Amino acid sequence: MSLKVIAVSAHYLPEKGLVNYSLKSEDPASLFNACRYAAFLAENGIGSWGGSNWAVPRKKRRENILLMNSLKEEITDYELLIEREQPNLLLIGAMTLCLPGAVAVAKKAKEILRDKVCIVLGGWHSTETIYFDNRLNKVKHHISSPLRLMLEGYIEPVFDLIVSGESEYVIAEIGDIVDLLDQRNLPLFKIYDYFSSVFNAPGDWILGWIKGEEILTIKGRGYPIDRDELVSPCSMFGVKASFDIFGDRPTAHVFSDLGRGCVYDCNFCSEASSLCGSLVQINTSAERLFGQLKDAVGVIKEDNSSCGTSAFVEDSTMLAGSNIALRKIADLLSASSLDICFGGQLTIDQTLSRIDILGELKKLGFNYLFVGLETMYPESIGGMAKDRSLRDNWMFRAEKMFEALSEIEIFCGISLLFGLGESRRSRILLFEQIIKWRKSYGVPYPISINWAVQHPRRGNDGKANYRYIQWGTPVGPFLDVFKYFGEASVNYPIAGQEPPDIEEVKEITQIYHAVLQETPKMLGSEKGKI
Ligand code: B12
Ligand code: SF4
Repeated sequence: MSLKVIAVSAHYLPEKGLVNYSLKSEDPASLFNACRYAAFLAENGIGSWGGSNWAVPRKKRRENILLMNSLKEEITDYELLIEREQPNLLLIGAMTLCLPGAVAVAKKAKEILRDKVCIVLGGWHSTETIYFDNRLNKVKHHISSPLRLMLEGYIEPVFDLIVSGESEYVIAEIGDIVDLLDQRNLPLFKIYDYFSSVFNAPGDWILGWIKGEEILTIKGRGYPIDRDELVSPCSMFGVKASFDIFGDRPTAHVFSDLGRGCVYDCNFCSEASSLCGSLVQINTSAERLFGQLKDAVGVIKEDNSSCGTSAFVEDSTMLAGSNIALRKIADLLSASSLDICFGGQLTIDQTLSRIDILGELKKLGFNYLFVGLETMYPESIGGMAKDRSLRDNWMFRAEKMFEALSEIEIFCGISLLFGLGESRRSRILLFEQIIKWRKSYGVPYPISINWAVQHPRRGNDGKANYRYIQWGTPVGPFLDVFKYFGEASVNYPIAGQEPPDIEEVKEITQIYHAVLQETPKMLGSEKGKI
């Protein structure tokens, strides 16, 4: 066997795992998506992947993939994984706050394996910092592009290759080249000399590396990926995650594969359509989502015994909120007899205008909706593209939504976002309002609290110009309170905002805990579980 691969989702905390109850997962869905085509080749015995350490049953394959939350917690697992597999290809996925983590894991691998490994970094941070500027007709680098950081000496030159963008097919090609180099005993870091076959790999991607004192990049020919051909991540890697809201049922991350972006364009968000591109193959999105739900049922039945299946749809908004696609998925589910509970995300306005379809979907297993409420006053963040109604205010529509969802017995979780310049008083009012809603409607539950982090957003970062080479939150008092948050950071506040004040963050955490202790009205069964 010459191709030996491990894949790691880098961590974002220097130490201590998260306590965030609502949205944690053991499965790195983003990395699974990136690696699914390579896994498919392995599973079917095709090419170099077919002879690799991934050409094993999915449970065993999954052992080569690690989702890290903090280096301190998972370093032993990571070192053991390297020792066991002796990989010649290390795939590292990193979101922006995970960049220091990605550097740390790459460095560790280089220490252990030296030049016997090719280290490839990809995922959201690379994609947001290395991008094609259509106006200038060239690849641009944000100040935090890992390639720039290596060239300018801000981080060590630990990555051999950086991939920006859609990577399913590129990863498969990279594996083939590593395999070839390994067989011929050629230096793995010189992978870029063998890229002639990569150009045709479908997807919107850019590959970059450093040669001497120069950054070199190549861009794919832009052949579109046929989403209908993509396999579901759970069928390749199984399911370990289990969302509290679904009780004991394992939870598969499913995706309708209609693009990486959202139909809206909120100016603080990484998923905004202007950054991630428009929707693709929307006509067959319901069929794809149904296929992934069906796979989830089959895989969980096979691998996780008889505890039932749940799934969470990772689309920015489920099926882009398309009435046609939502109706189609309802039809497909009703014509099948899938035993599944599932959830997904919509905006407040999408929910209100699609409550009838949601009522139908509820009967077919859709019992959890997650909504970004963000703030009481959208105008305080310069407006949100998803706040489209000119008639009633945001809070009023939120209340209407909770009322409507409680009538059809769909649980509703929310995501709150602080650090947008809001006053202390407005936060307290927001939590008081949430307590009232929970008393009246039993929702929202769960509640995820976040402190707004400025992402690089392909240069649309309000001139924040962060390099992201330090941890978002260093070890110390902030880390003790931010562990209850989803995304949060001290060092990278949203452009134009001050870094958080520790007393204010402590206060939010206290109120948050007090809110959670207020028992919500139950919708179906005990303990707030569906
Ligand atoms: C599922 C999910 C999770 C899961 C799984 C995370 C994981 N590591 O895989 C959980 C719940 C654990 C999670 C946690 C976090 N998440 Co999250 N998550 C998502 C979500 C909803 C879906 C991801 C997905 O599968 N998308 C679909 C696939 C097809 O697209 P993709 O992710 O871009 O993947 C493609 C490319 O990026 C690339 N790629 C991805 N990984 C790799 C790796 C390599 C080596 C290569 C070459 C390419 C590559 O190929 C993929 C296929 O084309 C996205 C939002 C969204 N709708 O995408 C947020 C999102 C990615 N998460 C985000 C954030 C901030 C986080 C956290 C940092 C939050 C926190 N707690 O602080 C943590 C990081 C945890 C970690 N260690 O990775 C941000 C990232 C923005 C940014 N610039 O950093 C997003 C965009 C949400 C947002 N709007 O802010 N997340
Ligand atoms: S609707 Fe949500 S996911 Fe879409 S751009 Fe706005 S905040 Fe991001």
